[in-house]
Amino acid sequence: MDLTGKQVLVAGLGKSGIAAGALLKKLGCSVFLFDENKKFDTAAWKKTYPVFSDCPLWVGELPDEAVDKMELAVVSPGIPLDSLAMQKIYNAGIPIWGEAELAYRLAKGRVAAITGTNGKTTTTTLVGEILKKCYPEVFVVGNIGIPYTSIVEKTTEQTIAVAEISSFQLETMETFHPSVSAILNITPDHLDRHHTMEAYIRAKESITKCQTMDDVCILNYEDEILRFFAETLKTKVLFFSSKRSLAEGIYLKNDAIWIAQKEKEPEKLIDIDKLKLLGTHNYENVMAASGAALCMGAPADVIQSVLKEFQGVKHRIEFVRELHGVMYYNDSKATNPDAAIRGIRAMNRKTVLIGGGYDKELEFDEWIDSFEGKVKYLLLIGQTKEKIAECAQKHGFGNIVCCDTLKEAVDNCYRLAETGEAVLLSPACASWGDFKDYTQRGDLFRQYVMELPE
Ligand code: UMA
Repeated sequence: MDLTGKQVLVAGLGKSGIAAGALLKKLGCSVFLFDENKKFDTAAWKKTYPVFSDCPLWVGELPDEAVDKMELAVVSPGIPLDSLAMQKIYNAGIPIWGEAELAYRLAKGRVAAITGTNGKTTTTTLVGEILKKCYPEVFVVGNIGIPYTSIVEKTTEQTIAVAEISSFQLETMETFHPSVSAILNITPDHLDRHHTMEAYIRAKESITKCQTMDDVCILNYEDEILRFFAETLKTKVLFFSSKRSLAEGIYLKNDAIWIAQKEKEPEKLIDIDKLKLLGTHNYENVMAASGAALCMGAPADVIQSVLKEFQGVKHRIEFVRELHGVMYYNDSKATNPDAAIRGIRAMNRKTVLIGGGYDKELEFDEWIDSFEGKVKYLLLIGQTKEKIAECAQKHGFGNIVCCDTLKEAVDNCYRLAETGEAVLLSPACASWGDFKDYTQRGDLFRQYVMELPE
């Protein structure tokens, strides 16, 4: 696709906008920049990114004159399509591509794409690790923190992009066509953005939109939404299940992961005691990742050897430190209640829990129910603290301490947790507002924990 000379608006000047803008400039586009944040420091930003020094940049509202000039808008995942600026662009008939759509259109090679409410990052990382052992040019990109556009120029026909794709990114995809897709699970998340669960489900399912019978979609058999979705698909389906044997697919049985292929005896892939990852949710990630890797051509013995070594990802039930017999864990990646339920379930001792953050209009009842006597105190931070406190009290849980900062919460944990117990940051909420992202929240938690006195 030739974009040379095109006037392109890049909306959102975080990681995605910076990578997309830089790529567009190299392609010879006239790049115009926009960010809705009224407090955006244009001078400082341009100093940090001199490649954009000659690009017009608007902040706050998008002026009509900007819209008149544009031939294409490339939008960052964090910007909702119903924002004023996006509506203006849409009404002017200007095509809107997400940053990942732009990357897909320009990149060469094959794509394996992973979505789902939880487990995306672990699964994507694992697929990447396996495929790197099999192919010379494998890039792990997308919602995982590496903008897809940042690798486009390095791609060749031999490239495999393993992409973690969020529902935000899927909303602005048109031609995205992975050879292998995976939808791990769908539970409530991002309802402030998608407004209804139906819209959120539709966004996730659209990862298969351009797939054909030559491609594969990997689905969780135990997720009812996905099981029914499979019947509507026009691509091959590979199911995985943590609860039952499947005639065809990948499943967990007798503490091992099995692969069943048509008209063949099931073969054992691995005993779960050989894995370093723990918990049923992780076995599901392992099954999805193994399925995706197999479909991309990885041999079973390579998959086995990577599975045995894989330690998991940062910020996901990550052990930080033992202090005075208290184990500290960072689960900052638990940005919704379902992920946080997995976090608390993984604890095998009384736990002092830190939760709360940005309000995505989610309900917290199931999360509180999952405490099942294991949570000793709940320390709450962020925008949702009153909402969660109210919900906990409704469920008969009263050991709540509201804190103004994460630092204050960590200091309280130090005071409240006793030998043999755990401290867990597993917020059930996004970090936005108080932190740049979940990695910053997790890194700060780690720092505060490491600073606690011996
Ligand atoms: N902005 C606006 N209007 C808005 C929202 C944001 O102008 O309504 C501006 C902000 O002022 C800021 C810029 O857009 O300057 C930020 O853009 P962004 O929010 O799209 O963030 P990026 O830095 O580009 O990071 C994005 C993903 N962020 C989101 O989807 C919110 C990152 O996922 C991803 O790693 C990165 O692209 C690289 O692909 C993070 C995330 O939280 C981890 N994702 C959500 C999740 O996992 O739950 C979906």
